[in-house]
Amino acid sequence: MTIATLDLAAETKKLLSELGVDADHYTGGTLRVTSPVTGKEIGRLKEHSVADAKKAIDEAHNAFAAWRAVPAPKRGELVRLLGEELRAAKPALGRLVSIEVGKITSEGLGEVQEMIDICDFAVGLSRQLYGLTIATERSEHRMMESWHPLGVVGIISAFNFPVAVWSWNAALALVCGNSTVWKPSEKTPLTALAVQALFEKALKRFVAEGGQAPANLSTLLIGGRAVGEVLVDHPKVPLVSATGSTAMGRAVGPRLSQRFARAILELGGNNAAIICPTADLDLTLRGVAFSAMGTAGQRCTTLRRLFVHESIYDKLVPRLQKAYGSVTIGNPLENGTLVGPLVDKAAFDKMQSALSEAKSAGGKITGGERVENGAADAFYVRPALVEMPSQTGPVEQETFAPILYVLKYTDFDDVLELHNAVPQGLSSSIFTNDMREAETFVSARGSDCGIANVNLGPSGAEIGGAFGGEKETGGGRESGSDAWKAYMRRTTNTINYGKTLPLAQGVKFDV
Ligand code: UN1
Repeated sequence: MTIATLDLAAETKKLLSELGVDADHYTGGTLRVTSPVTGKEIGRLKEHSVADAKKAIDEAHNAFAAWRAVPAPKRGELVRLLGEELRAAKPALGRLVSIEVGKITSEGLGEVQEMIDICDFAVGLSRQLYGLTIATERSEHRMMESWHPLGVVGIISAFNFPVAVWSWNAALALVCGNSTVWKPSEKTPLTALAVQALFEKALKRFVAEGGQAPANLSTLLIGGRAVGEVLVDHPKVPLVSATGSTAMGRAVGPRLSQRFARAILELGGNNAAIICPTADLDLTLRGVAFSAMGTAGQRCTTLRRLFVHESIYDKLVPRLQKAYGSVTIGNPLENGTLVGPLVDKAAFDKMQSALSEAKSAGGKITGGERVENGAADAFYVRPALVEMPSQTGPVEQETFAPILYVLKYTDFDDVLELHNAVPQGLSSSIFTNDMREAETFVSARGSDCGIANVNLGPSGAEIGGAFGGEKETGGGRESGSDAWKAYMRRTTNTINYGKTLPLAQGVKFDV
């Protein structure tokens, strides 16, 4: 079947019903959703108003007040059940992600696997929300720190990981004793509806098993900027986790700090790889291809800058050009496709304007053209490889499309400097078999990013590590390691179990 004749609206309806979503949620509303695969409409959702959003936050705050009293391992049980629902729903939800975002099948499924993984992680964490016992200078005293639930956690997510980013935040927030209110991207509300339905199913099972859970523990808000702004400005939302562009972060960050709320910002990346003289070129080729062309260049972690040592430049770059020329582009739902569509026309236009800027700056472009397949409103492109004379113009910016800028380098210290000389700081990688180069890259004077990899590309992180980056990437950390601490408040407690009152620092105050 050609892309132009695919009926994804019917399949979407079937998948949503299988996932437990009522048809009236996505018919007859004002928010029109299209599939990037065909460019055609697959749903029309009703939108929440500002008043609805405010009410939802008040209700979520009440839910928090009850949920924080439930012991953390019991809260973990709810997340375990959510993980089970996700396991059972993986084929349907993965397929829906592919339809709504245009991801290839294995990446749609991979996104759901990432949700399952973070649920598993959070379940374990629910018994490990450890504080410290701290040595005190006063006799018959004990000092400790405890971690307490924080409140309503606002989640603003982007189209490219429409459901995994919610789960990174929600799974941790829930075991930490918080309630959540989620505003997904306007481009991907259908997968959000499906996830909300799965959450509600898990909650029902939790309650049937005798678990105590309040209503409105996890709320979904469908709407645009105005609804997002309510989350950002509402005094009952002590933490907002926002994923999106640096421009969005610049708007959100100051408003949160104005009211002393916490922010987890996960903004733009301009991720690079340095290919050193000793690199294994077969492995490099595969690592670069996945990181630069995977998800049609629409990951925060997509490889966008490639620094190749002059001694191997003429061996590697022609091989890459060949891979760019032969990669299978087309229907992401078909086996064998590696590159699906861009999300919409605006993404295509931005890609084309970055390429024309690159050309004016002396760039030599392979690929980048639209791949026509009869679907007028779907935007398929051949990924672009652009040999650049220097790191200027569009190379310094994140364009959310498959463009890889290639630069030749001579000296390792110079390339490190160049690597770090962009405003963003999300992910990075080096391909080398030289231990000194590898260790330098991950050392304090190496990559300045939140993620620094050796002999693999910058994209496709596991959930066990903290995810996020520095500089204009926003500084937030989500997912694994101790990212959970951002979702709780820390208290330091000193307890006097003696009969005297020694004061710290030897202060005397005898009344
Ligand atoms: C994103 O693009 O917003 O590391 C997240 C990765 C994925 C997550 C990307 N695990 O590429």
